Amino acid sequence: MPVPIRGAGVISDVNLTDLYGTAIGVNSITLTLVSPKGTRVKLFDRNCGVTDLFDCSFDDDGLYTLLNACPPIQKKIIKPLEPLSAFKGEDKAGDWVLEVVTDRFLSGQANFYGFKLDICSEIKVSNPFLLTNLGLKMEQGQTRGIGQDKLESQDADNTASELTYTIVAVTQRGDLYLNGTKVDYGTRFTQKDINDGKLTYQHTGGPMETDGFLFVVEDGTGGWFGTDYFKIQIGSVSTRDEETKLSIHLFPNPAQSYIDISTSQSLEANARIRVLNLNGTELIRESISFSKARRLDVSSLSNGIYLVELISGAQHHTAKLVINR
Ligand SMILES: [Ca+2]
Ligand SMILES: [Ca+2]
Repeated sequence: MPVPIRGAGVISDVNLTDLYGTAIGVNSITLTLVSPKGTRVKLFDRNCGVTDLFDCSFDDDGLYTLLNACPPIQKKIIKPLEPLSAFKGEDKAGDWVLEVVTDRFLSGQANFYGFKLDICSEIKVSNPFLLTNLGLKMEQGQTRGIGQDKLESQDADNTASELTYTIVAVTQRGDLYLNGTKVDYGTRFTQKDINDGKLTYQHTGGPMETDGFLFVVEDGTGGWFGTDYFKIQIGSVSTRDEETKLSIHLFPNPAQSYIDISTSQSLEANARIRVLNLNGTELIRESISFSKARRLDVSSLSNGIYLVELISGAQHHTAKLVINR
């Protein structure tokens, strides 16, 4: 009975469950699970007496052993004859086979109707990384492309069309366009879109200012990196306001019901904190004026990854928040 398993992964645990079969008697049956690599684990070897039914599971953590599991029915979870941990560390991909061998004392037919394999494996996530984030320098009122030379993420195991950017904070002094359509919170595009020249910025504000947008990049298979800011400089802007860089610290993180937010510097009067999901949807917004620390109630958030964005004057900072209860 071969079971093809797709997708690579390093095995941490294997259980064979919901085995159902008939044989007169089960004490003529030998069951061996064989991994794609050829490792053999004997689960059952002519144990028990002359009973006629298998309706059980095999798991190293089972409550029963083959000494007290007989007859192997009533969905008992049984420690196999040899440990399934022998498969640990192997790759799960390929054909798994349950070998059923009967001996000459079997007095009728043996019929096996099915079983399931529970395989726990660790998927290796290779995260995308930001290779280039040069920003844009331009004059008032110009429209400029944001190409691969200015903004590029790469990933060891994903292509440019698999790397997806999500806009979590939009530009304020002009508009970002994707293929002619205005970009908003939550707009998604790929690195390939950037490489193909589809991303442009049109400035509509004053002569000397900075603008930018905040984004996250995901690879679609669990890999991502936190937010980054693409900075757009209009005219010759003084860099004075960047001398002291704003940063925030969240504790605890992962959090359950609240987080304490502290910042690296005093905040401007209109400073605010926003909590966004990875689609850029704002879930919490609070002002945090004149104070360097603040406790924020996050009990309304369900388990997952969020972005906490602090905006103070012209400065932005974002941190990743994990809710895990
Ligand atoms: Ca197990
Ligand atoms: Ca990846």
